[in-house]
Amino acid sequence: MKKTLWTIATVLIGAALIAVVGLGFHSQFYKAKVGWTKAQAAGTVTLANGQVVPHVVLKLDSFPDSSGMFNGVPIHKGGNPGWPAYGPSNEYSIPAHALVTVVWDQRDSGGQINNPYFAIPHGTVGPITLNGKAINPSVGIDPSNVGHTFTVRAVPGYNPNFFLSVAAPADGDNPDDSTAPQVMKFSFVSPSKGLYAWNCEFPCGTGIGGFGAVMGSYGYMSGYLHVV
Ligand SMILES: [Cu+2]
Repeated sequence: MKKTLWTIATVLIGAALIAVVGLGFHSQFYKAKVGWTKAQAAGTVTLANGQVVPHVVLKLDSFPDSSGMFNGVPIHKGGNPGWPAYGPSNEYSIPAHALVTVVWDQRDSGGQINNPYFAIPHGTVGPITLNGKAINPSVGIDPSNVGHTFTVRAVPGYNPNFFLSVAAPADGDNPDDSTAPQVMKFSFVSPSKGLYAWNCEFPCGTGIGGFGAVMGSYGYMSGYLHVV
């Protein structure tokens, strides 16, 4: 009897420890103070194949310092000073099967990207402009002067063929946020409903290949794209 009680106690202590560790990991999951950034409706549009679909506009903002404020809210709640971040949200929502026009204000510095593939847009449709001037979608931006990339894939096991990646140049005015950002404007056709993950493929962190620190901390250079 004593042995049985001891066995039960051991199992309960083990379960409690697992629960505590689990809660610890859960509390590390970053949640932006402003919730999801939703794309704004902008009427309908006719695609090249003649299909009429909803048109929405999604705003992205990237900053050199995650500990700053933007429009009165933290760029990244509790953000590490000196780490860049997308904000004030890192979770975006768009409707399925729509034309999504992204307007991205990029304010961070940058440099040479390790693979020029990510300086070229992938998965976009129609014109791409940088600060109002058209750029060649098959050439993209200068790979020696990349700020960040917005690169989207579905979560594992779902819609493996969807891929979107666009780079925005470094902002020479960094770190003075009061000056004009680099404005990247591009469009893509949104995929089917589901959970997609985005990250930045410019290694703006430290450690091996620059992929440590901010690059490996959820919510700065990564987040979710909810297709609803
Ligand atoms: Cu980045």
